[in-house]
Amino acid sequence: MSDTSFTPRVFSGIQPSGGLTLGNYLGAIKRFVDMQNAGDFETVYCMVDLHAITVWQDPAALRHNTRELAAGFIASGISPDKSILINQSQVPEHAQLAWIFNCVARMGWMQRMTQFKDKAGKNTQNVSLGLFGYPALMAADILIYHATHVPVGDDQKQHLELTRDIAIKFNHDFGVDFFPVIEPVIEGAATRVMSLRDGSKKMSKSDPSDASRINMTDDADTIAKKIRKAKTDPDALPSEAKGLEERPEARNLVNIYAALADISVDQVLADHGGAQFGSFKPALAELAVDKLSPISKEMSRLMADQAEIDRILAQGAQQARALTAPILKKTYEIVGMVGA
Ligand code: AQP
Repeated sequence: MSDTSFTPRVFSGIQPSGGLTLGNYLGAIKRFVDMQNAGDFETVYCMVDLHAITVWQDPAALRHNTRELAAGFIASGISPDKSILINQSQVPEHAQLAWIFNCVARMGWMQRMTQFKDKAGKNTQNVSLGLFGYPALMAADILIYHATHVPVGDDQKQHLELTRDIAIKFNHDFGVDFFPVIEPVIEGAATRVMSLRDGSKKMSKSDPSDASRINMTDDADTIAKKIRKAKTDPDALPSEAKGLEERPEARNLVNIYAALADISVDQVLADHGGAQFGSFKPALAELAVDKLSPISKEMSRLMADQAEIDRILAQGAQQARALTAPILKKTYEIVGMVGA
């Protein structure tokens, strides 16, 4: 941290670019709930719809996915009374600060971002400018709250390093100590939940194969079927974590079990070491259904009253702007904008 006077504040977001996956839940939302309930931080959680449109989104689907994501946050335990819950485009200071950061970040920094390279593939000339600038908007999302801690999955580590670089360069260029140098919070057994079909690929909501992921809206039979069909190897589970090193699919299922049960990988292997997948998969399916079914039922209940979701998001935007408007004003003053 550059300055110990910043209020301990958590910010994190998820794109409404599809339905929520088990990866989003274990890598992000479940930890958001823990940080909210620990009471050590102010917590701000966000549906990042401006990030979602860096690739094409059908407008009706985007509206549906944004509300469903809000329902997913609340059903998982994010309380609008304890956390500020917002939709990014309803708090315009995110995009306004992002423009300033577009002028602070360097082309070379952005060109090194592996997520851009992965998402653009061979098509770099034909993707949106927004996809290239995505990490500067992410830095703005975080720093417009002077957030100090950012819980994310492992795939976001490089973007958080860029957020630190932007804060350091801004502070240095203008001779201020205005933006905090954030702490990434990447912890737990499920910082990188992998595809059920390919242990080398991240579980992702935009993977064309639905069998590759567990969606938070999947029913019990679908969850059990996807776990039963998950790719594995023919060996029994080892009794120590070292035995999982060369077995990405087995490691993934064990990590998922540990994260869902809130126990260590060592504990899972102490209980299930020596078991074949024929018996471990049903145990995992039972645990997953047990943990996820109440959330998906609550999501359906909340989605039946969309006006209430919209009310919560409007209230969140109002609370958020009380924090973001003064930080944007001060940023404009520092940069030299008349009228700030
Ligand atoms: N597989 C995962 N394991 C652990 N954490 C994950 N996260 C995403 N997938 C996994 C974490 O969820 C948060 C929100 O991610 P996001 O939706 O903003 O973007 P993403 O990382 O690009 O997620 P997806 O599912 O892969 O979305 P698409 O397919 O649209 O690109 C982040 O904290 C992320 O680390």
